[in-house]
Amino acid sequence: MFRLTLDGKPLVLAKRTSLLDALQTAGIDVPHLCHDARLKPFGACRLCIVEVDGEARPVAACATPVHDGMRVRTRTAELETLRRTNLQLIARHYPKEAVLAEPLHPFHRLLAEYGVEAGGDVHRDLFHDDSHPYIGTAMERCIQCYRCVRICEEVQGQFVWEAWGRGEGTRIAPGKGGTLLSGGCVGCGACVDTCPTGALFDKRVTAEPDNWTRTSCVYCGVGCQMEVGRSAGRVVAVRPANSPVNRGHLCVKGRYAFDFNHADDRITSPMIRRDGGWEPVCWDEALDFTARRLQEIVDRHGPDAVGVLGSARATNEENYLAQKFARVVIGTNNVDCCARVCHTPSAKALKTMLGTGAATNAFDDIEATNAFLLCGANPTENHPVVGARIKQRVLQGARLIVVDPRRTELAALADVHLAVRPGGNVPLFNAMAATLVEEGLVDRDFVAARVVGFADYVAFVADYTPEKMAAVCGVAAGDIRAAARLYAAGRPSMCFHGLGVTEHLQGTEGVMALINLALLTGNLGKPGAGINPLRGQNNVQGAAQMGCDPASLTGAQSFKDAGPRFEAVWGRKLPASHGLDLLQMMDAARDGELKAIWAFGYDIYQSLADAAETGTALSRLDLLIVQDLFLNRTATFGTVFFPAASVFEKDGTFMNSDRRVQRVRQVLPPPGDARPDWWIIQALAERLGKPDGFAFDGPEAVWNEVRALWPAGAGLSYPRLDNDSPNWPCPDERHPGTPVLHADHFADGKAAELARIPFVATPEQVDDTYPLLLTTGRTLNHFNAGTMSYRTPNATLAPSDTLDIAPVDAAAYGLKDGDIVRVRSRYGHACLPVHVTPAMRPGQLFTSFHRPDLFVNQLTSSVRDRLVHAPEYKVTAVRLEKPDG
Ligand SMILES: Nc1nc2c(c(=O)[nH]1)N[C@H]1C(S)=C(S)[C@@H](COP(=O)(O)OP(=O)(O)OC[C@H]3O[C@@H](n4cnc5c(=O)[nH]c(N)nc54)[C@H](O)[C@@H]3O)O[C@H]1N2
Ligand SMILES: Nc1nc2c(c(=O)[nH]1)N[C@H]1C(S)=C(S)[C@@H](COP(=O)(O)OP(=O)(O)OC[C@H]3O[C@@H](n4cnc5c(=O)[nH]c(N)nc54)[C@H](O)[C@@H]3O)O[C@H]1N2
Ligand code: SF4
Ligand code: SF4
Ligand SMILES: [Mo]
Repeated sequence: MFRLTLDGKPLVLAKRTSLLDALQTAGIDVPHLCHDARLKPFGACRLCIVEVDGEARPVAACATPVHDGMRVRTRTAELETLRRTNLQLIARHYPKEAVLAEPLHPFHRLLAEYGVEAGGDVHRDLFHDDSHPYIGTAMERCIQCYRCVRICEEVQGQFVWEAWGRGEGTRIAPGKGGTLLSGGCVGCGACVDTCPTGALFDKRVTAEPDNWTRTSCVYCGVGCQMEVGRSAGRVVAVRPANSPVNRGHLCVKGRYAFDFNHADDRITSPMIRRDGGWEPVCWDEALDFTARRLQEIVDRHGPDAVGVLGSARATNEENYLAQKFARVVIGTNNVDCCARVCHTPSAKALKTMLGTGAATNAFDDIEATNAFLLCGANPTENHPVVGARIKQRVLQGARLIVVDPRRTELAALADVHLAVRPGGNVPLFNAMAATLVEEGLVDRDFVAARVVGFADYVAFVADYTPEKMAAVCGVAAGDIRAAARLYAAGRPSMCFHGLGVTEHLQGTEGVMALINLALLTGNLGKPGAGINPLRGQNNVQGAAQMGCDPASLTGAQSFKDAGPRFEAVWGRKLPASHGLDLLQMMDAARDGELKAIWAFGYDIYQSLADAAETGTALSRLDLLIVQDLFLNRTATFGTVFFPAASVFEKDGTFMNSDRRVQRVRQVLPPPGDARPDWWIIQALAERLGKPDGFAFDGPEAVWNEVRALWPAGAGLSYPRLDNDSPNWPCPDERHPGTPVLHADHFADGKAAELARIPFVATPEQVDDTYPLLLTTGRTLNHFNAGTMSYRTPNATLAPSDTLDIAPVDAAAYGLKDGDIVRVRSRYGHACLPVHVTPAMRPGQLFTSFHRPDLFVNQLTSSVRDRLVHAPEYKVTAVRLEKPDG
């Protein structure tokens, strides 16, 4: 207990905090300039000085911890004089014009409050950078609080800003380059956000927002919370909000890439394809037309001739309605979503081995772990806020093992980087397991208590020694052993994995091989440990969890266990036939068995592998309903187009990577005739004569039905989600949530069984005709199908996908940066600009797939995961040709 007296008022604190925090808790306002709750105390501006009994001189409240019995005064005449003097020193170098121009700026108000005039000796020999699309500089307003330097270091981990010179001559400027970008800036905006004066500012924010709405990021599965500023009917600014996930931080996409919402080519009217072209129609006509065509197909070919694809970009409520529509209105289990192509392998592996198909631990465990095992994931680009947290933890001393064919940013920082050959995960993970067994690094107590099949596994894995596997996976035996030792020594060690593990012939099995490592070392069921897929889009975890999966119902519940409850609530028998997954739908469409697809918020043509095959399948459909913000590539084959409201234009919830359900709140009305996906689904259900069960008056009512059917989510009511985001399972409203799964038993109550995973090589191998191995993935500034990020100034930050190639290969082919080269695979070809980089190993190539016109998926193969059919985006044999050859 800390009993304090602050300006005569008592305050009792249970935990030790800084004195500044205590004053804020007590509602006592003390001026400060260098303080930011996201940063370590700095104590430099000397404005938060206070008098403490027993201290000879005033102390900086931000840098002073409270102690029991502390008596503090904050506003004595002496303190105010000192503050004024300090402000005068600061203001001497501060431009008066700025104060006159923006009198309401908090710093300028502070000057006015103390009667301090700015100006006198304003420095002009300062850093200036006009080249960044989002961040502007006005360094004459720099008061040397070092907040930009500190936040770039302590939160983002980019170390862009440096203090040059000393004393009066100190200047803040990038340390490593002449501009922000050449100095390594990744555009997170944290320095702008913390800057107290406007020396750094958001260039594109010209109007002060008249309203701020808290909501969830529209891009990735980290699930950052943000406040969106609106002015004159447009989104004009975004600032980070505090949440357990992002702790007041964002990345360049969440913070800045919102202009897509108001793009000129946003589709705002329903359309029907007539005579080869798109004709705008009213909703009545679009819905009647679609309902009639769907009904004809069901009548003629049966309900299983229709498939529904939910959207990892839409809300839980919308995905719940989509799968309910498929099962109740159409009467088919042909329902899936794009979780199929990324982490369905993870969900399958985790569910099979541990009982719950989701990340075992929460992001908060990043700060609690001693070692990271990062496999086939590139979080500093793809989950940047989590990437930054991992990077900080590593800078503080946690060990880092990276398994990735490329030298990613985190690989460059790793204790051990295992540059596995694409497709070599299973032999590599098995070899790590063999090392654990052979070198006595197994957690015997954990295995005895919670694992079965150990003896069989030991016999199996003996064939996979690092020495035998080195040539198979392309990693030196010594490095494999070093990685296994580091992982075993961490305790807790935390594994994160990405698509470099899942998007393979053995994707699911690759994740199972990883789970073996966690079981052998006891890295499950405790904080700072676990097996954690870094989920993709804002709501990919939710889309599948809501039941957009042919084989399971809402909450990943089985037909066998939960079917009767669903039938009771839905008032209808569940369809009896096996549903088709997305890839099976493509095969069935190609073979003429599937006649209609409704794809919302999913650009299947651009994003599925082997685009030629996808095109053939889509062209054979009788009805393709596309529901999106834009005419995406899939719309090439579309019959009807439904214009959807964006995430900024509707209410609902998303489910992030660490099992939190978070609110999405409407910032603006949708433009024109665009409507939320939930509205469109309900409207079509009504046209098909099934209004019962599709007459919800809004997302909250839909969510309450989800909670009634999904016991592990029952405690997550909208009122609770207003100020809390517990990790599910959260079975009732008082339950605190479950950050760590499997704490004392696995979900199905049994011990977990080690999986014996033999290595099966992909048929996609290099040969004399296709001698290079292409792997595909993502880059920081763009997002998946590019529909959104390419409609923002991120397109100037990264104008194109590039073909990344190792210097020796570039030399051998006579290629240099910017040359256009034709890449040809056994499936198709695409032209890409070359980027020569030592991050690539000889013989291997990498590209992202974001730019629609470059259409990289013309190259990728038809190989799929053996168990759940995710495409093998990560391995394609190719050759390089002259673009006109
Ligand atoms: N900026 C940005 N962020 C995104 C997205 C985006 O498009 N842009 N998309 C979101 C989505 S949908 C998803 S699913 C996530 C995906 O996020 P990640 O899983 O990080 O995605 P990728 O970049 O596709 O692949 C990760 C890494 O796998 C490596 N890799 C390739 N082959 C192998 C292999 O055989 N073994 C191993 N161990 N590694 C291999 C690649 O070199 C790459 O660095 O990102 C989400 N976040
Ligand atoms: N070569 C290669 N290809 C890949 C991958 C790879 O690693 N390599 N990764 C794969 C992976 S993991 C994924 S997840 C897929 C992603 O592929 P997609 O899911 O197709 O891509 P996204 O860009 O996430 O978004 C899909 C669409 O949703 C729309 N949208 C956004 N918000 C809303 C909304 O609220 N409602 C509606 N109706 N529409 C909305 C967008 O405009 C966009 O057209 O790509 C896959 N393709
Ligand atoms: S925007 Fe982010 S990365 Fe760039 S300088 Fe500021 S804090 Fe550093
Ligand atoms: S890390 Fe992901 S959720 Fe967070 S701001 Fe960036 S894109 Fe949005
Ligand atoms: Mo994804």
